[in-house]
Amino acid sequence: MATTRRQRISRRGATLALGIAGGLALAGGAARAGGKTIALVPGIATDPFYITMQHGAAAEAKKLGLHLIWQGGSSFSPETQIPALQALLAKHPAALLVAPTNEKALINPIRQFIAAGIPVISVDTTISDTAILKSRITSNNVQGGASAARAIAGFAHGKGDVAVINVKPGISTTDARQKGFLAQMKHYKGMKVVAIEYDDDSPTKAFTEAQLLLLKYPHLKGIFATNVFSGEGVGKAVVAAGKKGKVDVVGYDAEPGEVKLLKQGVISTLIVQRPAEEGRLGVKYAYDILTGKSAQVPASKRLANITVTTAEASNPTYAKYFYSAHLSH
Ligand code: T6T
Repeated sequence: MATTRRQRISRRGATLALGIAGGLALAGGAARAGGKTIALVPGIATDPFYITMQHGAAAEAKKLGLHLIWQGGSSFSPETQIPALQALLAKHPAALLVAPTNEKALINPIRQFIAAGIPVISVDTTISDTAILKSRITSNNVQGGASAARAIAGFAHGKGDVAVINVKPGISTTDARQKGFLAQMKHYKGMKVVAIEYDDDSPTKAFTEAQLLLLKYPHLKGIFATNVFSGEGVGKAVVAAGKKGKVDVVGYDAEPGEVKLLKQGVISTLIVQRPAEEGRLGVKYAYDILTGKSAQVPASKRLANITVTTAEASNPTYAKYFYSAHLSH
């Protein structure tokens, strides 16, 4: 069921991405004469985290008179992201905002933009060669992982086994979340991290892995799911195993499926990021660079997360940070 929903979002995302690109082509003359064109390449085009980032970026681009191209791959991987970047390079945008899907594999493709005189800003994820970037904008991922550990330890009263379901190694954000989680877990002498699994950003795989973990560790106290699709898969597996309320699920992000599970009390806590603000800042920094104000662009900007529990899920103070599954026009 998760896969079907994802495919639906995927088709919608692809159509809208084309729509935006098409609009740009129609307005091409005006774009060249007036505002510059900048590009945003997400980690994956179908993920509500990046779709929400597009909202902030599109609004800021409109405000500043810039044209925004949104172009991403259909999976969170260098295999789909690198061709998307290469296609974009041929269009020579004035600046590039990119969420690199791997810390190392994206260095060379990004270097090609820089060699072509195009400034690059990383949003969300980054590359290990940070010196070549004009700026990098992300959340405080280590702190987010530590908050997740605190939430699970609270539920478990500092005792018992827990597991992590992560995306894949080599992603700056989710690696940092895991690091923060493991470091904080060390403070609870009665707790043990018994497994770390990788779901390749697939809710179906996260579901299966969580099911196997629940069978292998019948006394498991909690699972930390490090991003959108991990949270969705783990939450559904806990329900399917009849373990709601017995196994604590702490998730990351706040796409509609996760928010539903949060409201149902399957996920007890979500560590929510601010992707729209990341997109807004990315466009603003690009504009500053393009208008000779590079000096005011920070080399690194880290945004705080918002921790939301089931009891707070319907409170507008928190709900305003939840993500959207539809691109804005
Ligand atoms: O958690 C976000 C993002 O921060 C991470 O880098 C990759 O996964 C997400 O897009 C959510 O699916």
